[in-house]
Amino acid sequence: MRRLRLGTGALVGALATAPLIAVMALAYRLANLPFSPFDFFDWVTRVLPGRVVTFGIDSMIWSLEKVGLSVADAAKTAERSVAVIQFFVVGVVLAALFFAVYGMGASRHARRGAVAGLVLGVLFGLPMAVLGVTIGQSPVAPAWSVLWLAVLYLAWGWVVAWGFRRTAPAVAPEVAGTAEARALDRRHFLIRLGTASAVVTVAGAGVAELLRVYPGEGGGGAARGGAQATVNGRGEPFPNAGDPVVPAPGTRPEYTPLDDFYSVFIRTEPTKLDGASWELPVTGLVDNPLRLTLDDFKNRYPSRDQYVTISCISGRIGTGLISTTMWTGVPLQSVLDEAGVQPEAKYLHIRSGDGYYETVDLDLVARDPRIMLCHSWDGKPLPSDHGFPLRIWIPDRYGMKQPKWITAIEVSADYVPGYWVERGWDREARVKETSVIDTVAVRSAYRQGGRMLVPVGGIAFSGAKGISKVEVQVDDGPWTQAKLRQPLSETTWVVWRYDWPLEEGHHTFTVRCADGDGKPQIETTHAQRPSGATGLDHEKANVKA
Ligand SMILES: Nc1nc2c(c(=O)[nH]1)N[C@H]1C(S)=C(S)[C@@H](COP(=O)(O)O)O[C@H]1N2
Ligand SMILES: [Mo]
Repeated sequence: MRRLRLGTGALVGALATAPLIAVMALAYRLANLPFSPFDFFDWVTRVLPGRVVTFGIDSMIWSLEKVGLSVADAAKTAERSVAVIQFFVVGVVLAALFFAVYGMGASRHARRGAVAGLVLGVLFGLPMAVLGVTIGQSPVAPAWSVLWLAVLYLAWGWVVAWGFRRTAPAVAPEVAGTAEARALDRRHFLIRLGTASAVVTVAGAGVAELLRVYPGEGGGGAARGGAQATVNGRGEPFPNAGDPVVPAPGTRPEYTPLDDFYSVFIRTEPTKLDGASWELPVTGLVDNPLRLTLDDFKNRYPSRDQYVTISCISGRIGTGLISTTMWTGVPLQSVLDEAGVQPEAKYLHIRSGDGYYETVDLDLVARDPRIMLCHSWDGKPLPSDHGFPLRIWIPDRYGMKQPKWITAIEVSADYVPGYWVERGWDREARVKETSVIDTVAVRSAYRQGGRMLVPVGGIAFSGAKGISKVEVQVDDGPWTQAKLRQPLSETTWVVWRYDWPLEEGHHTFTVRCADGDGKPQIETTHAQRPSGATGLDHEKANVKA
């Protein structure tokens, strides 16, 4: 009997929770109302120990790669699916427990079933509403969000209790008749509930899906093989415009279209801050605490443009989690000079709108005047996925050291590990030399001096250390030097090209580089954690004349 109740409870729970999710998703897309599965997931990933989260991310990336999906494109989608499934399971389990627990005393309370259902709705909905208005990012006034969630969760609880009354005939006085008739009635009820649930779920989720727009959420992979721009967003020609080394066909764009810029953030959705009301407090060990507006950053300080490549420490060899654009901002040192940093200060604690945080060494800021607080990309305000209104750029460090959506800077004497450092990643996170083959352009083979040549090409990057050499090896042959295109700046990747004398058959191409000081790329394979992946990129090609 108990097992039957649990099973029916789970079924009714599933039939009630699926439309709940769909309706919430629809309101989320239509009116920015809270979407509990994401809020709940963001909360869970924040309170779980770092090791568990890292394990979860690794397993997800592993499974994505097993099924052949591009990690850059699919990771957030997978994360969002996990969030929805997790929430669904909670709803199903709660309903099953309700059936089991309430079933025990139900003969006494059967008439109060509806009330019990509303209590169940509060049990589920109250924590979700709290998460929705605290860590959730809905711009809707909390009162409206809570009201909306109250309606949904109470309805959900009511449906579960109704399902209980209609499927537990032994204790349901309104259902009379023989056992057989009751079983038939129960089946009919479940079929009708199932149909209604399916209709609401499909309609809600379908419309929500139609409304879905993901601005700027292209993975790095999508950038491969696209057209090469000739001017930046301000219409200025690139500094290497006249370089005779033309990228091999199929090389990723040297200047990443913003829509294709890789995007990494800890929450299920990017954080949205309001630029008009945003202010940055600069506090702590300073003589003049500051509160700076976006206007201050655009007009009151010296402005710097810099072509920058940024990459993610959790990218594998050949990753798409790396992109390039023009960054504009204010030297961090100018802001600190105005604030008047006190002598005992050693670190900056940066906090972000999504709960992210990082610590920056003041010695590093003093040594590298290029470090900047950046408000524009490609001549336009930062896209919201990429940190609007303000993010920091620190040359030669992986992305994890560079908070987006900055909301506070505190000058301090104490070291505090940053968000990912606390979760086991490298404290310094200096960029490792890396080189990637984007293309073996067999179809663009051309004849020159009596032989066929195949353009082979890609990128090499070593943070701010520059690239002095790229070499390509075919099968077990000798390492041959590739041509290097002049980079957009000393802090971007370098596009390389090698025109390979065609030989028919199956071949493996391998690439390696050396940084600006001639230090060779580390060839030993090492996984991303804790300090960034090392090892060589290979590309196989089947070549026919
Ligand atoms: N506030 C905030 N800043 C952040 C992150 C984040 O999750 N939140 N992720 C970091 C990581 S791990 C990377 S790789 C870069 C990615 O920047 P992008 O999404 O603009 O490419 O942002 C960094 N800054
Ligand atoms: Mo990252």
